[in-house]
Amino acid sequence: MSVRKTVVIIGAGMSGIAMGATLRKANIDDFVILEKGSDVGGVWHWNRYPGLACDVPSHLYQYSFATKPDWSRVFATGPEIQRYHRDVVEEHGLTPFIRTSTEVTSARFTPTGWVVETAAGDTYESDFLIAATGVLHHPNIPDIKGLDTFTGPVVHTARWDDSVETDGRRVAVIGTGSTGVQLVSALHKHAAQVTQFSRTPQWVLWGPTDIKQPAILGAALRRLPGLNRAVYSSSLWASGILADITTRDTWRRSLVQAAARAHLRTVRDPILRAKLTPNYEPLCKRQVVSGTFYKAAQQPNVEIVDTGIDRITETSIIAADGTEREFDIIILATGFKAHSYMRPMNLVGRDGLTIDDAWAKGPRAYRMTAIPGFPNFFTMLGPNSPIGSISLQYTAELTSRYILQMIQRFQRAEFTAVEPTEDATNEFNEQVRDALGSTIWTTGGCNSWYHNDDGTIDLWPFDRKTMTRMLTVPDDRHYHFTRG
Ligand code: N01
Repeated sequence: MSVRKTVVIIGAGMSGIAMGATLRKANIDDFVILEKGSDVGGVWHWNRYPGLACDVPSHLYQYSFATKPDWSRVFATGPEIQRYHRDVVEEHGLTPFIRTSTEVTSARFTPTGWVVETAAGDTYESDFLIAATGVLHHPNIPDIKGLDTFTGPVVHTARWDDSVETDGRRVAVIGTGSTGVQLVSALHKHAAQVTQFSRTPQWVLWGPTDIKQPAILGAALRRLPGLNRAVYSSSLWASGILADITTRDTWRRSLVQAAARAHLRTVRDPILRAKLTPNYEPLCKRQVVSGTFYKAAQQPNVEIVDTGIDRITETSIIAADGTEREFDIIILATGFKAHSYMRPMNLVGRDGLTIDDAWAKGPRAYRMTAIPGFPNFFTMLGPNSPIGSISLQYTAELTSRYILQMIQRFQRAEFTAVEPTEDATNEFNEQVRDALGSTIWTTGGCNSWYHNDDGTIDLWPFDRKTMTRMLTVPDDRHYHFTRG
């Protein structure tokens, strides 16, 4: 099968849905969204582990064009967020544009536009290609001696196996990030034993993560759309504090860091507290938020092991100090290969330039969304996106409106191909590097998935106002346009 479209979007996760809704709103219907998974929702489709929830408040973790008044909790659960994505797709008429279970294996820029091939052997040709492929997609499977010899289930949180039964079992959780914290908080209630293997403890900021939103509030917000919009706008405004405390060393940062330290002091046993105490500053890694983890860690059926893992046998994990513990299940909460972006897809731009060659020194883009050598190609939440400091829905919507302008100009025959200049891309990356120097991610003394292999940090070091300024209207001086 071969199909011609104006736009092909890869990925029907949060940002692909935002891009599709933006195109539809602009009456551009000649597009398709190709999605590898069997459903929309991206991370909320792939992640189904016990305790999955969002540690961003529900009234902030939503699209501005689809504010939901009646979230059931202050911090929604994974399944509710996934239902929300399905509802948005349905309500914004996106279903006919989405092809699920359709994995893109390669995309090549040719004189007549992009040629996109899928695993099933279908071909899509398009004028524009947009990668909405997400950041936290490829599971990081740890290289631990003997892991493949364990005879019980070994499951990564981002590829959860619904047939795995944890109730009444002895469960090992490897990893202490946001996922590991949510898992331990949930599993200990029904498992016989939960043992968390902690290579690096994380700071945990308290938040009302298990509190229900009063039904009366949902009903009121539904009846008063103006108030509902005001709640969203004020949540967005208040979230500016995140960019502020991570990028600027002020009393506000110190206050939040003090709150994290005070929360840790709620752990009474000094030996356990020592195991849970990081040796770097709060906010340095992607901040974990939980109102339940420290309580869970103090339960009699929960153990934190901080001695490192030596090896895994058919039935047990042997810690670096030689202690052997038997388990029924091993859960890998070991995070993601966060810098893969659209790879392993074979992406080839102008003059045969591959993305692997273009990114030989690490992911690099112009203002998160455009890459020199890749004409009529844009990324949603590409390199240097503000993961953990600015609303990702806000970022995706802003980026989609920016890309839309380029598509509309193409349709008005202003150009046939557009790509950012090397100079503009270098200038942007230098600005980023300079600004990153004073952020907590650089000065906080930690390592995290924010870091590229070469030690640079793949984050947005500016505030939301700066991002809005950079992505409201394309600056033509920063692009090469091919005409005719
Ligand atoms: O992954 P992580 P995550 N041996 O990379 C450890 C988002 N998220 O899935 O720190 C032993 O943070 C690793 O140890 P270390 C959120 O953005 C959002 O928890 O490298 N341990 C670390 O402890 C988050 O930041 C929500 O020393 C090994 C852990 O595995 C991002 O997803 C919920 C190891 C990985 O932590 C990723 O979180 C959940 C090894 N060989 C996640 N390899 C929301 O609520 C790795 N580790 C929105």
